[in-house]
Amino acid sequence: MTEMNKVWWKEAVVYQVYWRSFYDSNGDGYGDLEGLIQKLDYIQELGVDVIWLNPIYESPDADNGYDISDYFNIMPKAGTMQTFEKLLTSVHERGMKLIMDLVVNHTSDKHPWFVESKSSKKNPKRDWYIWKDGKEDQKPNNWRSYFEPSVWEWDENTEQYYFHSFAVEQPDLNWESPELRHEIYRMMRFWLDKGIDGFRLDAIALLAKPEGFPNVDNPEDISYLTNNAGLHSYIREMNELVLRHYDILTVGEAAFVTPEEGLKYVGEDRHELNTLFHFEVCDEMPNWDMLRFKEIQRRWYVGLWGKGSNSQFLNNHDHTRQVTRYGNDGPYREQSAKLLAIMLHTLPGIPYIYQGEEIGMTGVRFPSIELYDDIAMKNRYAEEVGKGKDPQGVLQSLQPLSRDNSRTPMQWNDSMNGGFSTGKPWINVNPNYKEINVTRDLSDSNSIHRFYQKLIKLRKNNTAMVYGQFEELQEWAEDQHLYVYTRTLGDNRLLIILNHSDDRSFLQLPSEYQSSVSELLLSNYALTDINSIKGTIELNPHEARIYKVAVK
Ligand code: ISL
Repeated sequence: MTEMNKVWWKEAVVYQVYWRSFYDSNGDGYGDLEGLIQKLDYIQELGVDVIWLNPIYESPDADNGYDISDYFNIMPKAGTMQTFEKLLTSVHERGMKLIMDLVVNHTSDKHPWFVESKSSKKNPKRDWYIWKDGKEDQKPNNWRSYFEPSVWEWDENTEQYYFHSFAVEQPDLNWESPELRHEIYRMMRFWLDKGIDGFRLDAIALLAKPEGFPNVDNPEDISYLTNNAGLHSYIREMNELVLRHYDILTVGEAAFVTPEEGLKYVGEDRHELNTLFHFEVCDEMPNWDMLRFKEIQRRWYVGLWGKGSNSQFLNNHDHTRQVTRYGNDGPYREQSAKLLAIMLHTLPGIPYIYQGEEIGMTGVRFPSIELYDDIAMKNRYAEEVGKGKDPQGVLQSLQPLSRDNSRTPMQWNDSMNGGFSTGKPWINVNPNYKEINVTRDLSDSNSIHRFYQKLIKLRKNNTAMVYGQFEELQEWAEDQHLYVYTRTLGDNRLLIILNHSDDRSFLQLPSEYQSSVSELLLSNYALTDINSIKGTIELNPHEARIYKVAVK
């Protein structure tokens, strides 16, 4: 595989800020942009390069900002345009970059465009959204949405249905309308001309709908909403008219893609996006499965390496905390969090850190549905209980993967509300904030946070972690717990050894490695001896190591 051309965003580490849960500067119970400004030193000292900011645009907040009612203004609970411009300047002054969330598959039903579109079949903006005939009890087809039993919502006034891939409050935009597309491009340029450094493109795989809107055999498998004909002509047009004119990072949230499909988005010869989030792990692997994870990594490496860029993440604002879901958040929480960090930062792709991951924040279990906020969870709860299922049983089934697991407030210290807010937080703080918080981690040189700092610094000094070819040691390719691989760039080779297990593991490396270690670069146990690689190696539970080895 050829070495890919070097560019700044490929070498970046990205930190995702779900601002409403990050830091509340005015005591209203919501995090805000002023609060983020006050914490920029903290983010900078972690060593990251790019901040990904979840939506801050005007929104009724039905889906926490992913239902936009004005693309050109900031929602008051986040702050003002002046605060945003101060934030952008402060980020750039610290040598970091800022990418924004671009939500253009849909708007809020309160967006003036939709209010106009909905007002009459003859309204000039009628075709900016997707309207279909049907009868009040006869929907145009049998598709279900991400958050509702149907993608169709009846409008009494104009006696048609409108289409929504997510909640009723999120009508899909009709990307077949050139007028709509050009208004979206104008909005994108408005933000790029302010100096932002790129976009995370929300639900980008959904822009094109299946031709003719035919019924499907299995409505529950909503992959039919994604990757339809015409999608890439829209993204290529967006690139041609907007993206290619700026030195930016674009990352597409591409649900239901395989490496082959993913390459259509990020192939360097495709002139569409720079990189993507696929969901073969977070949407399709409910619990940790090392063999499945290895197989997914292999396919994506073969599919993209040398042709397009991948991303590495195991949690975000939609997916529960990685140390809980894919690691051990009990007795081995610290070691496990560090192992997952080494894995994500040494596998091929741009690593994303979700706020709080760097101190090993965990998932949560609120005792009642009323304490949850996530529209996806609350709608699904209502749907299942509405079928007569036991409410407590439904709640317990939804808790592990509820998006709220990752949305509890950032835990800054052991004071009230974890130091997040002096008011009543919009969502409860995880009760473990007294034990898990930034202040505690900053005071401990062996903390998860300090480990992330070392790991990110290591990446800056070892371009093999970015551009190095990936190769598994075949002796452990089928091992359920041990993950052993190298990253090689020229004569710079790293050997990574992971023991993803609550038990000790033993291995004996091939002699060529035993005699070629030159340095133990990082370990999540107090290990210093480079000869620790000779003979039979005993690995502690969730032990992870990075060695520098000579290339023979
Ligand atoms: O959370 C998911 C399922 O586990 C993801 O598939 C996600 O719902 C989907 O990929 C789209 O997510 C994005 O668009 C949604 C918004 O609710 C999510 O927060 C956002 O990440 C609608 O805008």
